[in-house]
Amino acid sequence: MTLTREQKLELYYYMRLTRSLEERLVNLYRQTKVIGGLFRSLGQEADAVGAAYALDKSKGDILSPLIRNLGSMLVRGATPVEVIRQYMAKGDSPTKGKELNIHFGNIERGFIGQISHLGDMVPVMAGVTLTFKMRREDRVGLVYVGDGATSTGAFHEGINFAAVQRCPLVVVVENNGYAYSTPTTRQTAAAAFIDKAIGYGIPGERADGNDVLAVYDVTKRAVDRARRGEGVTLIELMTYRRKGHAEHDNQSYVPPGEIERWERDNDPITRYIDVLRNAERVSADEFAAIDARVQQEVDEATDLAEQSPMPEPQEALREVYADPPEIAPLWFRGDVRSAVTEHERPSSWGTYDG
Ligand SMILES: Cc1ncc(C[n+]2csc(CCOP(=O)(O)OP(=O)(O)O)c2C)c(N)n1
Ligand SMILES: [Mg+2]
Repeated sequence: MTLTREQKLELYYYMRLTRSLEERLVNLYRQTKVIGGLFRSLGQEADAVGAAYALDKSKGDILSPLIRNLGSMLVRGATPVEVIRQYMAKGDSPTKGKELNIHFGNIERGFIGQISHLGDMVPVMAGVTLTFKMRREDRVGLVYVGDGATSTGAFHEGINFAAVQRCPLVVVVENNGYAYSTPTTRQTAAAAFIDKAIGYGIPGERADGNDVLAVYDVTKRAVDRARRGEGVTLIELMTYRRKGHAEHDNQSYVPPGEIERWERDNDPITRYIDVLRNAERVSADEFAAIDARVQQEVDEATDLAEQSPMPEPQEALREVYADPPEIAPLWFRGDVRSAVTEHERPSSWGTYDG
C-alpha cells in the first residue's frame, strides 16, 4: 500500500506535534511544573510516528510504547492535554496522579501502558499477540524497545517465545546509539541488532530511522507478514538520541561534535520537509497551516492542563487493584485507610478492625 498525499502530510503533523509538545514540556519542566523526569525523543520522532502509522486502527492492532515513543501514542489518539496533565500529575490525568510522563495506556485506542523495566514489554506483547492468535483475531501487535533493552533476559525470552509460537508480533529496536551513558558498542558484540534475528529463526530488517517513509515501509512489511500468519519480525531502526537520557542528563559522555552533526545532517523533520517539498509539491503555506494547528493544539492543551486540579489524597487507593479486597488487609488500617472516607469505602471491604 502506498500512502496518499494526505497521509504523508499527516505523518508530518504527528512528528511536528511530538516535537512541539515535548518542547512545551521542557518549558513546564523548567518552571518546576513537571513532576519527575522529562524524556525527549528529539531526533527520533520518525521512528515512533512511522512505525505506529503502519498498524491498522480499524483492525484493533495494539502497540506498546516506551518513554521515547510519545509520537506513537499521538498517532493512536492520545491527546496533548492528556500528556501534559500526566506529566504534571494532575487529578484528571489518565492515571490521576498515580503514574507520570507517558506511562499510561488505553486498550480501546490501541496502546498499552508501559513497564519501566527494560525488555519486559516483549514477553507482555508476546502474550497479547498469542491471545490474538488463539482467538483467531486478525490483529497485530508491535513492541518498541531500545538498544539497551536487547541485553535483558526478558527481551530474549519474549522474542524467542513469540518466534516459536509464530505470534503476530513486530519487535522494533530503536538503535539510538546510547542506553543512558552506554554506547551501542558496549551493548553488544554483534555487528547489528538484526543479526540476532537469525538466532531466533525470524526475519530481521534494518532501516534508516530518521526517514519516516522508510520506517513506515519496513514496519508495514512486517505488519503484513504478521497478519498473514508468518510470525515475528525484528526491525532495527538506525537513529540518534540527541538529548540525554532525561532532561537532567548533561551528556558529558558524548564525544564532541556528535550531537551537532546529527542535528545538522540528519534531522528527521528537516529531511521530511525536503521530501514533501520535492516529491509532493507541498507549499510553504501548507506547512505553515500545519505548524499553526500544532501550535494552537499545544497552547490550548497547556492552558487546560494548568487549570486542572491536583489529585485528592484518596485517589491513591483507586484503580490500583481490579477489585477492592474482600477483607481490608492490614495496611489499609491507620493513616492510609482513613484517607478513604466511610462514605466512599466499598461495603465489600467489610468491617475488619485488625
Ligand atoms: C532492567 C532495567 N535496568 C535498568 C533500568 C534503568 N534504565 C531505564 S532506561 C535505561 C536506558 C535505556 O536505554 P535503551 O534501551 O537504549 O533506550 P533509550 O533510552 O535509548 O530509548 C536504563 C538503564 C531499567 N528501567 N530496567
Ligand atoms: Mg538507546
